Amino acid sequence: MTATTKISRPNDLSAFWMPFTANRQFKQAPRMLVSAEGMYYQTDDNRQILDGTAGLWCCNAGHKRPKIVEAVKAQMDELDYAPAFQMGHPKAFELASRLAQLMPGDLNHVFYTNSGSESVETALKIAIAYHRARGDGQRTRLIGRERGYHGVNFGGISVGGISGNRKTFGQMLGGVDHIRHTYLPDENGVTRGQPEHGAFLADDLERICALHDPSTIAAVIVEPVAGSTGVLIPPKGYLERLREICTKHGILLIFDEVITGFGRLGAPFAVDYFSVQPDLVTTAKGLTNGTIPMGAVFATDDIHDTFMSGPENMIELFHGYTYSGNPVACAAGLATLETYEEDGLYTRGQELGQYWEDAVHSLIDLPKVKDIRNLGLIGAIELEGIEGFPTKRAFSAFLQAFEKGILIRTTGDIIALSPPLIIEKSHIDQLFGTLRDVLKEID
Ligand code: PXG
Repeated sequence: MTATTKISRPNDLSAFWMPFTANRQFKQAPRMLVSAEGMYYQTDDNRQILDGTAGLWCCNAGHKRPKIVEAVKAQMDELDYAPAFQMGHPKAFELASRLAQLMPGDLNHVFYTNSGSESVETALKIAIAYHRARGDGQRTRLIGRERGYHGVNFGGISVGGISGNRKTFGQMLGGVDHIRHTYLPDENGVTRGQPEHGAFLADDLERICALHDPSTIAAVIVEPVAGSTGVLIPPKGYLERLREICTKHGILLIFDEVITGFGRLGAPFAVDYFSVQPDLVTTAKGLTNGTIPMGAVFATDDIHDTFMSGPENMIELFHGYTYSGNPVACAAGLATLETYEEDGLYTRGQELGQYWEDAVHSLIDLPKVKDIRNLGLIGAIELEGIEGFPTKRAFSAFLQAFEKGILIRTTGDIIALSPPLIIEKSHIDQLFGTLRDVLKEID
C-alpha cells in the first residue's frame, strides 16, 4: 500500500475501538466520511453532507482551507519534529506571540498542549502550583460546575459535572466541589441570547467558600458557555459576579474556551465577548481549525512571572508533553490564525447572528421541541424525550438528518449546532429546512 492509497471502504471494522461511540451499533451501519471541502463532507457513497457542527466544534474556517493545507505540507518538508524540552523552533514562539496578541488583557503567556483535555489538566496544575509558588500552598481545592465538560482526563472529569463521564471510573481527584449549573428552564425557557435571570447563581460559589473556607480554594473552572451538555448560556451578569467573588477571595478564575475560543461567539474569545477577564484560559479545537491536534493554555503576566522567580538554571514548571508546540501543529496554527483574519471570521458571528438566531428559533412551533437557545453561531434545540428512552428521539433525529444530508450533534435529547463560521445564509436555510423536515417526521 502506498502513502497515497485511498481507503474508502475498510474490510474490517473490529480493531478500531471508537471514542464516545456505540461501537456495535455503529459497525452494523457505519457512517463514513471520506473527504471534505468548505461547508461539506462527502460520504463513501458519494453524498454531500452539510457540516452543521464544524466537525466537533473545531473546523471554524470550514474544511480543506488552502492556506492551512499548504502550511502543513511545507512544514513537513522543512522540520517535521523538534524536541519540546530544552529546545525550541521559531514557529512555536511566533505562534505564541500572535496568540498572546489576539487574547485581550494580560493573558500574555501560552503553554502548548495537544487537546482540550490536556489544556484543562495543565491549567488546573498551573493554578495549584502558582499558589504554592506564592507561598500559599494550602490553596489546593478546585471548583467546577454541574453540567460542566472539561475533557476526559482525571482532573477534567473531577471538576466536570457529567455523571456519565465519572461514574464508571472510580475515585476522582480529592478536594473538588461543584457550583450549580446555570440552566433555569422555568424562568429562561426559549431565550434569544443571554437569559435575563440567574446572575444570582454565581453566589453559589459563596456557599462553597463558606463550606471549605475560601483560603483553601485554588481555582474555579467554568465554560463561559457550556457546550457539550446542551448549550447552557450564562445569564446576564453571571460571569461578572463569578469574577467578583473569585477576586474577593483570591481564587483564580479559569475559562475553558475549548469551544468558545476562535470566533464561535462572534468575537475572538468569550473573554472579549463577555468582557470578563479570567486568570487562565484553556483552548484547543479551533486553534488549528481541527487539522492537527493542538491546545494552548493562556496565563496572565502575574501567574507566569510568579514562576520565573527562582534560580535561572532551574526548570520552573515540571509539566509538558512530547508534542507541546509540535512544528507541524504550529504551522497549522499560524495558517489558521491568518485564515480567520483574512476571512473576518472572528466577527462573522456578529454579522450573521440575527439570521442564525431567527433560523434556530423558527423551529419552536414543532410539537416535540421543548426549548431553544442560541448565542453567537451556536444553537440548541431541546426535544421532549421519549418516556423511558432518554436520548432516543434526538439520536433518531441525528440519523435521519445524516440521511437527508446534514450533520448535527446530539447530547441527551438536545440537538446542538455549531457550524463552520464561513456558513452562508443559503446554508443556514438548508440546515434548518432539513432539520424541520426531520423533526416533523421523527416519532
Ligand atoms: N473543554 C471543553 C469545554 C470541551 O468542550 C474539552 C475540554 C476536551 O477537549 P478534547 O480536545 O480533549 O476533546 C472539550 C471537548 C460535543 C463535543 O459534541 C464536545 C467536545 C468534544 C467532543 C464532542 O459536545 N468538547
